[in-house]
Amino acid sequence: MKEIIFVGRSNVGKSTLISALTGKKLRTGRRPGVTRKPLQIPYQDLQITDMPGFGFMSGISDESMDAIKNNIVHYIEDNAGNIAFAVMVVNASSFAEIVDRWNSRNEIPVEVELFEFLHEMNIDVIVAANKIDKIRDVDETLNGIVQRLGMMPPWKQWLDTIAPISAKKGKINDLKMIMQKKLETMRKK
Ligand SMILES: Nc1nc2c(ncn2[C@@H]2O[C@H](COP(=O)(O)OP(=O)(O)O)[C@@H](O)[C@H]2O)c(=O)[nH]1
Ligand SMILES: [Mg+2]
Repeated sequence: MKEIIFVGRSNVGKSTLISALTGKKLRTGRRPGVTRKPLQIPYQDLQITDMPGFGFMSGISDESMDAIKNNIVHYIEDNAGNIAFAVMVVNASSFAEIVDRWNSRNEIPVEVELFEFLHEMNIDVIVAANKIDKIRDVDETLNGIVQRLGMMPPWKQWLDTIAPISAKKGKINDLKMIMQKKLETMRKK
């Protein structure tokens, strides 16, 4: 069975989004367990794989954070042939600040690294710009996100790649449309 992998930093709303898409209740707002394995949830004739959240979490060591990232990379390498595409969930209200902070330390932000890695593996990535209910200027924020991921603004040039959503409010239609279009293209092949 083909799978759609969901990746993202901890607390961006990945579980809330997967619940909204699948109707299956997942525990949200929970502190991510360090050893948590990818979780599979049925979705249409595929499965959604909820990958462990990465990035800084209080009380979790640098070594554990590296281990989580390595697990994600290995999972993607081992299952690349089976992955239909990836959904990268970001918190639209903090993405720019986090990326800029890492860049100013001359470090590559994990989400940027993962975005590039997925492309190297020939896996399409849809960016779900979540928590859009917290944003005042949606266009400016989304322009900032695409630009930091190496895409040329304006973001409306990338309507097959990025969708502003609010998982909490159930406003996920733009994302559903992109996913559906990709699935239809795949099924025709
Ligand atoms: N304002 C807002 N909060 C959200 C949204 N989606 C999720 N959250 C909240 O963000 C927190 C983390 O959500 P969760 O789904 O557990 O994130 P995960 O760690 O990425 O799986 C919870 O308190 C959610 O209620 C959203 O669209 N808007
Ligand atoms: Mg979660």
